[in-house]
Amino acid sequence: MSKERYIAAKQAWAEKQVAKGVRPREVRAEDRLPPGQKLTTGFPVLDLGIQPDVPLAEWTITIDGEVEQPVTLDWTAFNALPRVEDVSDFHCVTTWSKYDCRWGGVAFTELYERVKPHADAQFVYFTGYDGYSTNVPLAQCLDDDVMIATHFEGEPVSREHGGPARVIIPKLYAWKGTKFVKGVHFLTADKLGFWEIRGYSNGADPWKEERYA
Ligand SMILES: Nc1nc2c(c(=O)[nH]1)N[C@H]1C(S)=C(S)[C@@H](COP(=O)(O)O)O[C@H]1N2
Ligand SMILES: [Mo]
Repeated sequence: MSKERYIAAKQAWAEKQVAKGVRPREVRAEDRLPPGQKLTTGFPVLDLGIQPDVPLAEWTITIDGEVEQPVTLDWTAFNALPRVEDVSDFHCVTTWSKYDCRWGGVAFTELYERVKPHADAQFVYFTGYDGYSTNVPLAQCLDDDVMIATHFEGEPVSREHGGPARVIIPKLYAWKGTKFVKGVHFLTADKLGFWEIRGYSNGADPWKEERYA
C-alpha cells in the first residue's frame, strides 16, 4: 500500500469511529490496561511506510524554539548525557498494549534543563526523520518516565521501532511518541502534529479513550 493510501485509510478510520459515536470518557479508568485495549506479547510496527536509514555518523537531534540555549547534538554528544532506564507500558490507539517495555535513553527533563525553556514555552513539537510530527503539552513531557530512548530491552532500538532514537511517553497513546526523532521544539502556542491534523485526539489519554477528536 502506498504511503498516501495508508495515511488516507488511517484518517478515514478515525472519522468513522467518531461517526459511530466513539467518544472520550468523562472519567479516567484506573485499570492497568486502558479501556478498549488488548494485551499483546509481540511488538507490532507502525510507521508511515518509511523507515529512514540514518547512519549514526549523520544523526543529530536539535532542541530549540522558545529556549535560552538551543542545541544540536550529534550521536556522541547525545549519548554522553546522563542516562536513565525505565520500564513502562505501551498503548497504541489501534487497541494493542504491551506491558513492561524496558527503555533506556536520555530523560526529557535532562534536555529540558539543558536548553532552559522560557517561562511561556508550554508545548513541545517533536519531528522525525520520516516527516512525522506530534505535539504534547510541556507539563506531560516532564513526567519522569518520558525519555528519548536509544535502547529497548538492553539493545539499541531497531530501525523498524524508531532507531537510532525515539520518544517514549508512556501515559499517552503511542502515536504521541515520535520514532526516528530529529527535533524537539519548544513552543508558546500548540501546533498540531501529523495525526492530530488528521482527526486523532490532541489529548491522547488512553484511560479516557481519547482516541479521535
Ligand atoms: N516518526 C514516526 N513516529 C511514529 C510513527 C510514525 O509513523 N513515524 N507512528 C506512531 C504510532 S501510530 C505508533 S502506535 C508508534 C508505534 O511504535 P512501534 O512501531 O515501535 O510499535 O510510533 C509512533 N511514532
Ligand atoms: Mo498507533
